Amino acid sequence: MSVENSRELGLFRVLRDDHSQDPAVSVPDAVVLRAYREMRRLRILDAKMILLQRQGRVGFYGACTGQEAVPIGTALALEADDWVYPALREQSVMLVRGFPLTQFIAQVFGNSGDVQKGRQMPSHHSGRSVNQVSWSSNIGPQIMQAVGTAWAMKLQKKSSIAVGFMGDGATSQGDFHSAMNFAGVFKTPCVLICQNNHWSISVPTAKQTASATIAIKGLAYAVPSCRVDGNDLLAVYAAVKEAADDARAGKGTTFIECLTYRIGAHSTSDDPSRYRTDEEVESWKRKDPVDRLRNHLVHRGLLDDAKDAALEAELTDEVNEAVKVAEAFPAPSRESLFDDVYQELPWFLQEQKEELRRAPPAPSHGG
Ligand SMILES: Cc1ncc(C[n+]2csc(CCOP(=O)(O)OP(=O)(O)O)c2C)c(N)n1
Repeated sequence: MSVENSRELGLFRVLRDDHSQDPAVSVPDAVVLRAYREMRRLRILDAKMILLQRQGRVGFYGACTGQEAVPIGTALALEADDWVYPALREQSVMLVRGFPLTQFIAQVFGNSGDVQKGRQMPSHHSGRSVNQVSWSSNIGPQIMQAVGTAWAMKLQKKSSIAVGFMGDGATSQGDFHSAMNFAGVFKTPCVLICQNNHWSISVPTAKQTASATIAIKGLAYAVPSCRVDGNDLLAVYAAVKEAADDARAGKGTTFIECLTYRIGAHSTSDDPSRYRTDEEVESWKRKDPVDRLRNHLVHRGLLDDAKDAALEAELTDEVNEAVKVAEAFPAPSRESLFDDVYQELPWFLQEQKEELRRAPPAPSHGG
């Protein structure tokens, strides 16, 4: 194999430009159809949440538009007992793994419908029911947490694995290198996935690293690594499935660089027109992962325009209805701030909780 075709420097693709696929890779119809449904729903959800933020109904949102194939393809390749440590753009993994959409949206509102009781920043979801752990907003720590959890799985002789996500910017953090070193030495059952979306807010990848690719960094740590077309759902699914199988078979961690692009802003607090060109964005829109999968499904005889329009209408209704339900939850009770920290509340906190219960209601906004 030539260096250019090596797993770390080449680009693993399954979908072809004529919408057919590499026959060497087989992904069942049910998986591609489910993936398409999830990607479409995520795109509708992200657009809706950005609108809500612009209307002042939620405070912040981090969309994954243009990068949907990575979280959705990964989620479909995992088992129910596996653990997931997302960064900002992979919250949707938990939706695919059965977390209710209304509770997911309630997290962004931060109200009593949110399993985190409104204590985390919006777009920092977690769900005990689906083994997904909130990222901390700091860039990097979740990579070590994923490797640590995988190590625990190994020590406990469990068959479950851990998955840790990061952006390209996170690979410049010390946590990435500590995690990779640990993963290489202890052969932890883990899959580490970097979404190289070419920008860390306004810093381009070229200023992030002088390495030829991000995947090649894995070689130094003896962590098998590969570079995948992150806008190709079939490639992401196949690569993650193989890496997860390897982890379960005792072969340790795989590091996967997924090449993709953030079509929208870094978050609702960002204006990308200040640092990148329209031409660049347009060139990536032509490689849109949802469009590519749609074209493939049509090519495969699994989708036509009428079915696609019906799906769009169904998913739009589902998202709008879930927003309506999620927004209607009241704020978390003030007393709930004493929950979840101690198994038994110490006496002085009991007293404070009682005092708070007797106190007059907090003034409303502007009151
Ligand atoms: C330790 C740390 N430094 C800086 C920041 C501010 N910050 C928030 S997101 C971000 C860029 C992250 O880029 P990347 O890892 O490529 O992920 P992306 O947002 O592109 O998905 C930065 C620098 C932070 N949250 N934590």
